[in-house]
Amino acid sequence: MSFTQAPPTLGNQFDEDRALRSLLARLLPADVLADAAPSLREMGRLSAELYPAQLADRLNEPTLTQFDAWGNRVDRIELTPLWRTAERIAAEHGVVATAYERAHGRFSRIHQFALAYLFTPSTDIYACPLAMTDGAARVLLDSGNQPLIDRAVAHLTSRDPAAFWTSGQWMTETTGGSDVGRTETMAVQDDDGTWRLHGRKWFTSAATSQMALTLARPAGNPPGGRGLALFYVETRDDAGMLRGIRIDRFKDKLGTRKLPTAELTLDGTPAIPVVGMSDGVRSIAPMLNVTRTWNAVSAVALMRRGLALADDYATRRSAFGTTLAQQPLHADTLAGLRAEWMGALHLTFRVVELLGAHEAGELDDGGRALLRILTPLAKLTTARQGVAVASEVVEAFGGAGYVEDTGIPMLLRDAQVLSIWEGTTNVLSLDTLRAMESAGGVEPIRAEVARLAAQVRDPGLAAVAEAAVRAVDHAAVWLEDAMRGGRAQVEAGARRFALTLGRALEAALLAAHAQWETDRGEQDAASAARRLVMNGINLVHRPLGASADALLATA
Ligand code: MFK
Repeated sequence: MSFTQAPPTLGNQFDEDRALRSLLARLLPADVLADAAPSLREMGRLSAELYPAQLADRLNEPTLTQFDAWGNRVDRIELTPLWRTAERIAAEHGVVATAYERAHGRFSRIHQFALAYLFTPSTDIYACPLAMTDGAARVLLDSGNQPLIDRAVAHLTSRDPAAFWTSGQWMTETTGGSDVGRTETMAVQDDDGTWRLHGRKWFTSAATSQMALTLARPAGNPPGGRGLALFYVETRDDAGMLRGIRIDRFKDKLGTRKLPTAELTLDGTPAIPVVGMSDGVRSIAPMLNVTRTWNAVSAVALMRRGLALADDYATRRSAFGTTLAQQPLHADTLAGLRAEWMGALHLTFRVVELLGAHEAGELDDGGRALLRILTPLAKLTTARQGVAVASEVVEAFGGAGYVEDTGIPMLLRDAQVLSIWEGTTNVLSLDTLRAMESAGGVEPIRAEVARLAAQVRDPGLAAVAEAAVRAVDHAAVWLEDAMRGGRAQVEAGARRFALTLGRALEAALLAAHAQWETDRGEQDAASAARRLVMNGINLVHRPLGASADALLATA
């Protein structure tokens, strides 16, 4: 018999995730954790159970039938079997609803996003429609538009699969996905007062949603983002027919192949203004902030899945006389990846913690400023880490990682979208700068890192916290220096600046958490904290002027 490899396997993804359980033990009061744990353990079980089903579903893709046998336009979409299962599980287990039921006040967001984190890796990016659904519920509730709240929010937050709706978020047009102010879709009012949309939406994820929030320019409004208004659309009538919408084709994408991402023509689509008749970008911003948080959670979740598989495989695969896990260089490589994942986990759940407090009305001005800055920072930092880790995970399996029917390549393809949709790394780096302009500059981050550093006493961890403080100081000095050079200089360095802040925050959060663990006789996060600093947190390599060097020396 010739030798064959044992494939990697997964156990309960909650029980096996020491980092998640440790983080939740610090973030949640004991009674909340005790109440939430059974649902998390159940989702961890389902996540492991769905993994073989996900592999079996690998070659299925959604289909679009535009015409029936008699030539009638029907635009029918068939989803893949796993997606249909995922929709039911998401509703029944409250992967959106938990945040809105608020059974645990400000801690409900932590519970919900922990569920999402466990749900995501085995469900083929069904997180996408859930993210938009969550964002739509947030926008509608914030809008104060009571008829729309009454009409839709109960569906968006339902636990009953028969009543559950998902929402689309139709923003991207042929003019581009980033510069949304150039949106060409027009909104025209009928004599009977009905608004109708005319235009082309170029990249609409999850085209099966029952409703969508979208932007259009009411006739007569000025160009730019301020001239857009936010509209609510119900996609199908009572007979199940699309309402003035044609699905032109599906996108042929690198990854996220299970998502029915479509090009749509809006041809008189009835729509309802959500809030006012202008400033649509500002009105939809809460949705973006929610979906960007989902994006960060998804990045962490995909990293965790890749590492769970690679760690398991390393204990089975033997080469050069021992298992990969016993090979020092392989173990060191995985340790480096583990640090990236754990840093991302802590940064993401810091945003989640703040979001939950904000929604419960428990954040002061400083907390709101920090949340506004950390949301794009977490999205852009974790997405880049997600792509890098997924690439290394492929390599950790050697040739097997490059072979489609192991399921490993899908991780890399799916991770790649995370740095593109919901704002690319560059767009979000600029958004971070814009957020800082209105929310106190670098100060909220400096204060956060100082707060975390003050919690650290262990000398090894203090060195990590010190590195984080110095990286933020360096970034702040770079910003002052670059601002003297003008806007173009600031923008050119914005990505290195933002990634430095994101990574420094991750290191500081890990150090503070490691101190909390150390005080309880645990040691999981400490090595990850040190390793993240070794991986590099300061990306502002640009040499500084003499004045800046002097400033740094005294910092
Ligand atoms: C798996 C998890 C994720 C799944 C999601 C999958 C869904 C996939 C579908 C999509 O990809 S949908 C498309 C996603 N598109 C984007 O994320 C757009 C990226 N581009 C940007 O974010 C641009 O920066 C932006 C469109 C916002 C720029 O447009 P404008 O018209 O130049 O906006 P401007 O003037 O910067 O901001 C207008 C207002 O909104 C300002 O407020 P004021 O009117 O009071 O001055 C801004 O402060 C406010 N604003 C903008 N971004 C904000 C925000 N407020 C709060 N938070 C934000 N993030």
